[in-house]
Amino acid sequence: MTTWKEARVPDIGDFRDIPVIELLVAVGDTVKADQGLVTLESDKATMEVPAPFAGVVRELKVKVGDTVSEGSVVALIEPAAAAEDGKAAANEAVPAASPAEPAPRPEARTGTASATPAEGATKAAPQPAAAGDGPAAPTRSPPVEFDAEAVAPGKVPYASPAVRLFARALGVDLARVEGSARGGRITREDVQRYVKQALQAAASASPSGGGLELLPWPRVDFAKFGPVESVPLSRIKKLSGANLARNWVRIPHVTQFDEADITEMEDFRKRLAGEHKDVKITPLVFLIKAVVAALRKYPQFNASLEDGGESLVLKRYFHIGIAVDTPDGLVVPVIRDCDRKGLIELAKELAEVSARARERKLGPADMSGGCFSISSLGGIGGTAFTPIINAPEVAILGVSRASLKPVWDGGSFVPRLMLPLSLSYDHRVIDGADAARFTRFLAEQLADLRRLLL
Ligand code: CAO
Repeated sequence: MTTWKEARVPDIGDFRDIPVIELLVAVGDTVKADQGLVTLESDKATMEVPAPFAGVVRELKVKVGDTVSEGSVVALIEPAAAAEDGKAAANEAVPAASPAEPAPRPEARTGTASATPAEGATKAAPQPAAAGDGPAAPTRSPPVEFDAEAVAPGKVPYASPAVRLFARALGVDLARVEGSARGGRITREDVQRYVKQALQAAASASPSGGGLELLPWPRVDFAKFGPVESVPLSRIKKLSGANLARNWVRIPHVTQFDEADITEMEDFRKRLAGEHKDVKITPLVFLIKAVVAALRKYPQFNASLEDGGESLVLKRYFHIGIAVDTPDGLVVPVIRDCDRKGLIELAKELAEVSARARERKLGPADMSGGCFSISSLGGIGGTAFTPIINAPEVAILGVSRASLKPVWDGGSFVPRLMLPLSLSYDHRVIDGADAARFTRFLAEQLADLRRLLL
């Protein structure tokens, strides 16, 4: 009788909770011994967790964004029959019952199989023993070097050590470079392109801008005016600051303000909250559903500019980014497939990702793939604000605190609970009239939730 066996993360040194950034196989795939199953990423290397033996993948135990440590099970594999594949049997290294025995160590990888020779030459770990060297002996392989920084939350650029070295030599911050290879990996060419663009931008910003050149940043010795203290910015603040500054400068923002009458929605929310005491149901989950309906109706809001502004990519999925305030700064985890989730499921997921964000447990995968973002300051207060678009998205919804207001119903003023909405949009893609329609539509959905069923 065949049994499924576990494929575990082998010896990766003393580091724990390394993010899975890519699944290399699917359930049903036939794999060879040592074939990569999933990719892990540290600051210094990406590496594949190899199949300890040949067989058929029967179950994947991890998904992109999960974190793993040595010994974590990544997949269940049905070993190839010994009669069919003697080599496979020879490569069976780790029986399910003995997880303490090490599997072949992961190969520090520079990305995809198409890695350039330069990259391939700088693997962070020695080559694994060739498949066919016999059963993996229970010798401990030297740990692959990991950088603790890599397990910190925030955007960790996905690039090989060689590319990192190259970028460092040129003074390039990889967090600013867009990766063009599979899974967003940054290649040497991406770094070169970045430098070229930066040089061109610098050249075009040289004095000839008709008085638009920026003055140098003021340098002030604050200590001359009173006691001061210098506090370094958190890693998240530095990363998000660079992104926010780019987005603010490069996207022509306009913000459209509106209000939604959520009097009835609030009654329903309170009733629902009373029935589901295990999860916090806030107005935000209703906003997510209303945003999905609005994105369906106005697809240009579920889009990104590409080819330097030549065309628009329209997305047929509904992944919504939620701005979360953490002690280290702002992060935007993405809740996937919001069109397929109900209010309770969304509330649970929102609680789970915001808790993980605050515990610094989000990986880069948790924050990628968003279509549209919501920034809610409703739990804190305020009447309106102008959120900055989270590029390459084209719009973001800011939500402020609902308050009771006197609203004229045609005969008298009646108290209604009004929710302020602030929609910032990229005016290159979206016209003001469409933005007004979008926010009106949102407000109508929230005013009468039955419309969400249409
Ligand atoms: N109006 C009135 N009350 C609101 C509200 C609104 N718009 N939004 C939330 N509330 C209430 C909630 O119902 C909750 O009340 P109870 O405690 O009585 O249940 C309370 O305010 C606190 O809500 P919350 O903030 O904990 O939960 P949320 O789902 O609204 O938001 C999260 C979750 C993670 C988005 C939020 O905690 C957060 O981090 N917000 C900050 C985002 C941010 O920094 N944005 C600025 C980015 S700059 O562009």
